[in-house]
Amino acid sequence: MRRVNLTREESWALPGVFLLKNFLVHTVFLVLLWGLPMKNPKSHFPKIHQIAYEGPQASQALAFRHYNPDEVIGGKSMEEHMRFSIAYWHAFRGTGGDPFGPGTIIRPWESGKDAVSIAKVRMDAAFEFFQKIRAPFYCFHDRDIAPEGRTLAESNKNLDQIVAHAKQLQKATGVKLLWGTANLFSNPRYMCGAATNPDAHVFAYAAAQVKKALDVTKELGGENYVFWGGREGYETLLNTNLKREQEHLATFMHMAKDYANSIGFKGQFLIEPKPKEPTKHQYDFDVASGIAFLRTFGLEKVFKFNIETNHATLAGHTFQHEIEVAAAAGMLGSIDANAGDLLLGWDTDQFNTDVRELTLAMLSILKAGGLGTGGFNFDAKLRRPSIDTEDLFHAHIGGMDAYALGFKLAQKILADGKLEKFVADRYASFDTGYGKDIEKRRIGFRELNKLALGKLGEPKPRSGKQEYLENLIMSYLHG
Ligand code: XLS
Ligand code: NI
Ligand code: NI
Repeated sequence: MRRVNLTREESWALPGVFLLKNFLVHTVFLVLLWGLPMKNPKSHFPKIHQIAYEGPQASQALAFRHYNPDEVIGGKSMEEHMRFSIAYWHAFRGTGGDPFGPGTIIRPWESGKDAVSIAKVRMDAAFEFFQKIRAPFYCFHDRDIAPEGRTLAESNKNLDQIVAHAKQLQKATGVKLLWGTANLFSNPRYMCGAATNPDAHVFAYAAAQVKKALDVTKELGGENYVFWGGREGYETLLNTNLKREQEHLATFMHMAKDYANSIGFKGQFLIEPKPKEPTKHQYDFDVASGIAFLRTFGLEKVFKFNIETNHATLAGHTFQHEIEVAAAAGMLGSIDANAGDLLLGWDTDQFNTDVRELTLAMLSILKAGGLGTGGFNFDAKLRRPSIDTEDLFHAHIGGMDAYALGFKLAQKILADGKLEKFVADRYASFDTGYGKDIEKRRIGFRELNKLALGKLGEPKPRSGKQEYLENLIMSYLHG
């Protein structure tokens, strides 16, 4: 992404350059003033400079301690490794509202003569934030960026106006679209699902909405397109034909892919599993059941997984487990970067600063060869009382630093090779002899029976050394 240089140079204070400085300051001031209405629109975060990397000893809170976008590791910059993305719905549509009370977060840019003009100003603020927080990507649902109209045609028209605006802002700032998606869950028409709705009329409406969302994702150069289950699940089996609903969901996905192919959209399709919420049982429960679903309906070549930490823990899995299951199937796509509260049973979407959890996750991601066209999208929101604009910066700085630190620690662990060697040694008996024959499926029960009764005898137990390994990880994290 292109840089905005907002920090003041220390060298300006040197006395020797006083006259030259005076001359330059006046000239620059006049030039700026002249071009002001065009080139320098009103800042929505006037008190906050672009966040700089200051290292672990940073003296102020609004600085990166671990994420240095320009640092090159293994031939790639940290910006290219991490591919951080801001979730429009939380960062720019989140109000702090919960089932017990309305929003608490009031943003100064939320005003204008009509919903579309407000959406444009909000988007200006969003892109200023993306640049200042140094995120090269963002993600959205269609209805996050543009207001829903009275009819589908009107909604599409609103979207077109905002997409044109987004295109200009992307061009001016270099910020790119990691993925687009459609909101098929907020409007009451989707109360019983979209693709799994018992009413074909709703299925058709949802298809039209996703068609448009694919069009705009392509228009904005989106690198992926996400399907999160929304309300695709059930509340009670008393009124539900589960088999038909699953088939309808698969049909919808096939139609989406056929349409994407027909318009030449090359982005990766991603499915984002979640076990529950909003429905009691979501059809794409976790990665393993997602793989089964995709394979059952011939969609396994079409999709990869967008794994969300909080969804993993809601399903009773660790984040790392979900990554490993997807990677084992060659279907690791992208990450929705957040954390849940293990004492609460819902999607709290918090910013993750648990460096141990993230280091282990990064180990699995690095071993799988990275995320390809995916990235780390902060599907995370401020707590209800975090009402200052500045809190948006603190939240993302913490998240970015924690993921960057996890990445660096994982790199170190892999470079040292101790952990990997331990695991490789643990399975070494499958590398040669009858072990290799088992893996290659060259022998069967008869041969193994002969070996077990004959020369092998009783297996000798070997320690799994879990505590040793936990200490090893601790030594990388804390010395
Ligand atoms: C909700 C999901 C959602 C998706 C995008 O739980 O995480 O935000 O990421 O539709
Ligand atoms: Ni998500
Ligand atoms: Ni979620």
